[in-house]
Amino acid sequence: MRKNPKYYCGKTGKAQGDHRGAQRSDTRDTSTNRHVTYPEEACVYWGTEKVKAPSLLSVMRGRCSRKLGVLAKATFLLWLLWLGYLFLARSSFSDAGEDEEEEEEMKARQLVLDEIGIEGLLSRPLYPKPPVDSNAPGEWGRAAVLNLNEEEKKQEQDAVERYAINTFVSDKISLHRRIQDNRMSECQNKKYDYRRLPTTTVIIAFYNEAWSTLLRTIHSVLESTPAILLKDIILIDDYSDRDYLKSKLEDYISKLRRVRLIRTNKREGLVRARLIGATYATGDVLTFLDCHCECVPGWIEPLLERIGENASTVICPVIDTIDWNTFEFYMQTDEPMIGGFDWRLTFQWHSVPEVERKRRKSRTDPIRSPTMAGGLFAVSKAYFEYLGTYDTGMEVWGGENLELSFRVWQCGGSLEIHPCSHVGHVFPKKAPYARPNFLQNTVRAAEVWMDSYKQHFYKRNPPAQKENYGDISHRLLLREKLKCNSFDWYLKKIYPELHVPEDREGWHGAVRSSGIPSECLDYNAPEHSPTGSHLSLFGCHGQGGNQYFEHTSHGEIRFNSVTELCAEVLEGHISIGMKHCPHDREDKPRAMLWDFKNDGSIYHPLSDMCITAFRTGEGRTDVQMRRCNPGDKNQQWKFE
Ligand SMILES: [Mn+2]
Repeated sequence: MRKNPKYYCGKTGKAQGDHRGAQRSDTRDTSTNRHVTYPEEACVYWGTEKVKAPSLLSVMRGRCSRKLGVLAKATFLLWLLWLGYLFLARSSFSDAGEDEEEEEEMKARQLVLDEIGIEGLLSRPLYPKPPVDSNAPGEWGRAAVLNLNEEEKKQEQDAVERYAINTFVSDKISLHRRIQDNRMSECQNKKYDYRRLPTTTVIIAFYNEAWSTLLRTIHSVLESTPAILLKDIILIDDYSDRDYLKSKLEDYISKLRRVRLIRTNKREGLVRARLIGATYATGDVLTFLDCHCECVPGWIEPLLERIGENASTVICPVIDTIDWNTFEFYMQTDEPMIGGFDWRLTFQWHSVPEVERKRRKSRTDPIRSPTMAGGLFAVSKAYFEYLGTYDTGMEVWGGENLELSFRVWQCGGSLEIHPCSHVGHVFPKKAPYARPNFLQNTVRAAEVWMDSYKQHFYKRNPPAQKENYGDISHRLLLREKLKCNSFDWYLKKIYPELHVPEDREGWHGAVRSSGIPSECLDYNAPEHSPTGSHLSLFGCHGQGGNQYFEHTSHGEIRFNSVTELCAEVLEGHISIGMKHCPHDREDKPRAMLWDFKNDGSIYHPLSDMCITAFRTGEGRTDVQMRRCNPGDKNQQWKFE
């Protein structure tokens, strides 16, 4: 019973049997499935040593309030039971009203059936969007431009400071705004067999999220997901402490159909919070979303259709960018990027390789991706469980996306991005909260899945070697049980584009200057592009990363963080640029060829010059290409 987190407080809402008329026999979209959150906190304990773990059913019906405790006073219990009875009576009454509303709705639907056809009817969301006001700020995904006075500007600044997202602007935009559908026409015109698609539960975990971004996410799902496909939305509050996320949120949520709120009673982190949500899911497919997203119409159908075709597919939407400041929605209309990683094990985006482009028959086919960004994806609930859900030894967030990516591919599944499914995500100005366990999580992923290739990671990320990553025996057992492929197989079959470092003895690491021994070669990429900057000198820090280079047997000087870059000197230049390396199989341009000589000099045959350390007029250290001068200490270098 310890596969899930220890215990938590859950607002589980009504017990399963409470909602009358939920199991109607006609169509799925008419089931009310309403879940009310109780004002009395119902805390669910789960698998602690102290408290006997309840069965899932009793958890679902659970009223075992933590406040009550085991030795709560009997009078208080009776009083609470009475209160519970009153609430049941009241909600039954309101349900009766709702049934009438539903009947009205059914009649109205019957009337429009002839007009829009059965397909149009089946694709209807649970809630329609309110009438559009095209002049409203941010409508249709446009940038919201506000004229602010000094006081408002101050508030805006405070909001950005607090949330790393301009929530002042977000608050001014409708929670129901529309997003212009600029997807490929093939995607827009695609027809789906709604009655055959699997259903889904949308799981959204959050921690201290801003009000309007969270609520806009929820409304966006409710208003752009066909009701017949959406079983429920499960919100997991991962122990937020902001006031508006308490009773105000409960009240708001209680008025929405098919939305449930669960609260953890300590900070669990994204991984375990999501898993708590998954245990309550009733849909065939789990769709994980971040808590500041907006769905584009037609977002869910391609994901569910793909999982219906192949249940071992983990599939991601195209993640569009919502500007953190203006809330402009940038739809990626050309070919989407796919996921990869560098050898520090940081996630990286890159373009679709030629092989994959040729494999696909149409541009609306899903695209295979070596890794996923992690925030947004759909997976069959049964397959997710078979695959071992998440590594619950992972804290907060970060690294879990690579772990799941490796696991899916190595254990026989497939990870894909569907070009017809688009969801916008607000990328904050900076990470809103620290993730101290990022490295620890990544080490767990490396230890379980990467076999001897983990050495390349440890070399480029030396602090990782010191991480205490805890017990991974269960994950290793899982790998054995599922008879998963090796990391070598993964690199060759799934990610052949990734350059595997040669790491020849003595030819990789930091490159220290003999002339200015405190300094090492360093590459600091410009902010928005990996290339465009020059090789420079910086105090040796021994932390790998931007001071880690590899001299390959082909004669390149490679920098393998973010993306594979090769040192290059163009004709007539004395600076050393960093450019994208040619593919391993391609010829190397002469401008990228280097010779590390026995005397410690780094010689560039094309220019007939050597890398030279020097001090500028202001005393700053730097490097440039100069005529080779045997015995010049400033031209001598050592890998370490
Ligand atoms: Mn996010």
